[in-house]
Amino acid sequence: MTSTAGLPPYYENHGFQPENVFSARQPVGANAYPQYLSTNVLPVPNYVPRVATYQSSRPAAPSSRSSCSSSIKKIIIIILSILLVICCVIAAFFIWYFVENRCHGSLIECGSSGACMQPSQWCDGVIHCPNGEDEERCVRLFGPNFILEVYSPVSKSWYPVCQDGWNDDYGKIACKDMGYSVDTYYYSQGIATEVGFNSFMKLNTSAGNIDFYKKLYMSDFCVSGNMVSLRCINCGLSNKNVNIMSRIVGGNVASLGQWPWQVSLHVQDAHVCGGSIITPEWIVTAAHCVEGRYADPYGWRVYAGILNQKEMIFRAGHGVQQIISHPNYDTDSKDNDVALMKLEAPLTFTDNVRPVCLPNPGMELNPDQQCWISGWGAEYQGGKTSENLNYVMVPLIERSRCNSIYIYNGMILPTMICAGFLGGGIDSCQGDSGGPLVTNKNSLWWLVGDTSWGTGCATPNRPGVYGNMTVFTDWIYKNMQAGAMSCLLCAPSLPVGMGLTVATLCMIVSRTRIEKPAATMRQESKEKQGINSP
Ligand code: 4AZ
Repeated sequence: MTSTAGLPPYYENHGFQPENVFSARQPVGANAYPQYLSTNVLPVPNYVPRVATYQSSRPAAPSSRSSCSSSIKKIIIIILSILLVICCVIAAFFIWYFVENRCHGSLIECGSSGACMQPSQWCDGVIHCPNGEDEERCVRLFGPNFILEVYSPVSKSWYPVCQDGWNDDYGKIACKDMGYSVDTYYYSQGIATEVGFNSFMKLNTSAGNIDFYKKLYMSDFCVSGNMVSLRCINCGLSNKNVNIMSRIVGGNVASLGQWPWQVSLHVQDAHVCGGSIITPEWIVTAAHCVEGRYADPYGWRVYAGILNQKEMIFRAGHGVQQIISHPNYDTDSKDNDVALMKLEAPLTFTDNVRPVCLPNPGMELNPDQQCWISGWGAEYQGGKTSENLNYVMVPLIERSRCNSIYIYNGMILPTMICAGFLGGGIDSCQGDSGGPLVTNKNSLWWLVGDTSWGTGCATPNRPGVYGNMTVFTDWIYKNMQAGAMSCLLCAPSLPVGMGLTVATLCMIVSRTRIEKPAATMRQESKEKQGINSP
C-alpha cells in the first residue's frame, strides 16, 4: 500500500519544474523558494524564478547541490515507499494469521470458544476449554455394531479402537465417559475390521498406570485385525415378537414385555405422557410434557412394566429427582422437543422392564424404515387416554416429502422426523407424547424418536411428528455425564482423581443447599397443586 499522506516536505521540491508552472502559482512578490532553502543557501534574487534552473549556462554551486539532494530525496522516497509496502504486506499477513488460526504450532482449538490447548490435554479428565469441549468428545459408539471410536482433536476425526491389548477395564472407562454407570456394563468384543479401514487407535499397554486416553496412539497396524465393539448396557431386547400387520389410533393391545422400555408418566395419579427407559436411572420423554407447571420433578410418578392404567393407581411407581428439558426447546415450533427425567432410585431390570438402545451415529435407516409407536394415548382424535398399552407399526416418511406443501409445508425441522400413513387411519394421539418410536435393526430395538406433535390424529396427509433422537444423543450423553462433569467444572485445573473428589464435594454441598427431603418436596408440590396429603 502506498500513500502520499504525511511524507516530509521534499514533495515540495520545485527545482526541476518548468518556470511557468511555478511563476503562475506564486502570489505577487512572493519568494519562489520555500523559507527552509533560503536559510541554507545564498539569498536568491527575485528574478531567479523567471530563469529555468536547467537552462542556466553557469549553474551556481547552490543549484547543483539542490539538484543532487533532490535526487537523493527521490531515491529515499522510493526506498521508503517500498519499505512501507513491505511492512503493510507483513502486517496484513500477521493479522490474517492471528485472526484465522487462533491456535498456533501444536496447539488445538477448543471449539466454539476459540481457546487453545495442548493435544495431550484433550480427554485427560480435566477441563481446559471454557465450555468443557475437551472432555466431551472423547469416545462414541458407531453404527449398529457399537464400534468404539476415539476422537483425534489433531486430525478432527474419529478412529476405531484396535482390539490388541483391550480388556473390560478399558471398556468400563469408555462407558463411564459416555455417561453410563459401571453397574450396567455389558461386554466388549472384537469385530473384524471392514475392508478399507487402515487407521486405528491402539493401546500402548506398556505405558504403565496412566490415563486410558494417554495410552492411545494412532497406528496403521492392528495385529488382531479386530475393532472393539462395546456394549455399555444390555439394551434393545424385547421378549415378544411383534405382529407387523398390527395396527395406537388403529393399533393393537400390547402384551407384557413386548415394549419393556415404555413407561407411563403420571401427575396427580393420572397418565399425562409416555417415556422410554434408556438406563436404570434415566427416562427420555418430550420437552412439551414437562413445560410450565409440569416442570416440578416431585409432581411426577413413573410406572414401568405395567400395561393397565387402573393397575398403576394401586402401585407406588418411581419418584423423579430431576427433569432436564432441552435448552433449545421451542414451544411454538416444537424444535428440540426432548427432555430427560432422572429417577430417585434406579429401576431393577426384569423381562418386563428393560432399556431401549439409543441410536448410534452411522445407523443408516431406510427412508421408509418400519418403526413402531406405543402408548396409552387416545384411540381417536379428541378421545380419552386408553386403559391399555397399544402399539402400531408406522413407516418413516422422508423429511423433504413431509415438508411438502401438501403435508407440513416446511414445519419439519432437522430435530423432527415424520412417521405414519399419508392415507390416515393409523397414528399416535393425545397422551402418546414423549413415548417411543422404535425400530428393529441387527435384532435390537433402537429409539428413533419421541412422540411430539401432529395436526389432529390419523388425519390424511397429517402424519405423526417425532423428536429425531439421533440429533439428541450427544445432548443426552452429556447430561447423563453431567454429575461428574459439572463437578469437574468446580475444580477445572485439578488432576482427575482430585477433580472428582472436589467435584463430588461440590455436588453434595450444592444439593444439600438446594434440596429438601424428597417427601417434603412432594408434599409441597401437592399443596401447590391443591391436593391435600392423605
Ligand atoms: C399429543 O397431543 C399428540 N398425531 C401426539 C401425537 C400426535 C398428535 C398429538 C400425532 O400428545
